[in-house]
Amino acid sequence: MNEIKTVAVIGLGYIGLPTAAILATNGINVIGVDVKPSSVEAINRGEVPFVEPDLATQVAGAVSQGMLKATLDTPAADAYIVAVPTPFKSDKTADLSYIDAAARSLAPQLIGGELVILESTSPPGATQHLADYLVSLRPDLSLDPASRKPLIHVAHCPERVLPGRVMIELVTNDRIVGGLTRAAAELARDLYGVFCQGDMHITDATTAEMAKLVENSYRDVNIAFANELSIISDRLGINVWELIELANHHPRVNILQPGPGVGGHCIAVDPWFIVAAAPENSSLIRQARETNDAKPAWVIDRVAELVQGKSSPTVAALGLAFKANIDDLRESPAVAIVRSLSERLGDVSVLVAEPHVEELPASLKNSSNIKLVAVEDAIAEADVVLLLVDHDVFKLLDRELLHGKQIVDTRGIWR
Ligand code: SAJ
Repeated sequence: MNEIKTVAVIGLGYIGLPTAAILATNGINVIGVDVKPSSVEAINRGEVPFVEPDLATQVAGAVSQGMLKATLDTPAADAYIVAVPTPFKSDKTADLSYIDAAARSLAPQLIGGELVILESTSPPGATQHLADYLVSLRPDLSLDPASRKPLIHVAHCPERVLPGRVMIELVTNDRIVGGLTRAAAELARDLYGVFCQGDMHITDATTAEMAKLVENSYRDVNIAFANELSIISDRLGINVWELIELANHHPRVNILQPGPGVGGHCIAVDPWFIVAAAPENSSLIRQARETNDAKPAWVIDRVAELVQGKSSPTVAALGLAFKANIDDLRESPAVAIVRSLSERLGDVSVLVAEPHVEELPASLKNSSNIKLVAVEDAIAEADVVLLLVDHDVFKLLDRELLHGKQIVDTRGIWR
């Protein structure tokens, strides 16, 4: 039974804002905190600063009922959910500076008895690090139930929702709740139980941290297998999508799909946290990352072969997002491929079609040989059509448009 009435959600991004909205629409008084004034203002107007199905309705509803507000400063609350970025540094170890900043913002508000939940995907030990940092900032408080000082409860409850299905999966997915103490885990379980209909699995914080990393590494390793198969198949003159489809008829085989590389802010990042924690023992996990990171270069080589000897070739690049039917360009292999093509192929002109964005990202905007155009225009002018993202609009394209074009289909949608 949840006793928590007021929750501060620190970080109103792709995870923090949906979590804030769903708590608020389930009767919790939520104050969202973000460092970006434009996000805070948008949310207070009931608007959403990014695209996620059904999120806008929930935010608008929660704000109009007075259950969700956004601020720049962390207020006092019964519980804090920290949902800030945990990127990696140049040496591929986790950058915990956003977690530390969140700790500094909430520490002055603590009086004892509060629950602090780390939701950000984190390397093993990060929850303990957050807790230790909090008590170093507030030595009048303790993490130890045997202490006479007022207690703070700290837990890790990693998000596991799929972009594009966040509002559904927040409710239906099982959750792993790792507490530094059993009491912390139970408090967190009861809070998430307000909206989560999946099963709650209680464990310690480090196992919860690893569970999240392992899930994403599992997917990364399996995508690497598919990407390696696509390169082998190309060499052997085999259609890799037919090959995988046939192999997947085996009752215990389920190979994932090859693509132009792995993007997004999760699968391309999280496995490195495991590698950093145990470098000598994680050769498979590291190799999978390297295999997937090498795929964009292989795609670029295929296009280079096709335009070799042509003067002023035009390449139509279809899609920039990191995966289908979203507008998220973070760590997108498609963006990296377009940039490399424009740099490497000298007099090439790259016509980009990405129906989910209105302008090119900063990394492509200033290149004179890259233009954002309508998909039909890109294809009409192209020598080579390079399919990078399996958006539905590309699947539904009139195939006649592709007649006579050289095609590099990295997602196998036109086979
Ligand atoms: N991809 C392939 N082939 C596939 C599947 C994916 O090339 O067969 C590529 C995609 O195109 C994309 C990348 O992998 O570039 C990642 O896409 P994704 O759909 O696999 O995953 P994300 O990053 O959108 O979300 C993942 C999910 N994790 C798992 O499925 C284990 C999600 O549940 C997590 O909550 C999310 O990471 C996260 O936030 O960590």
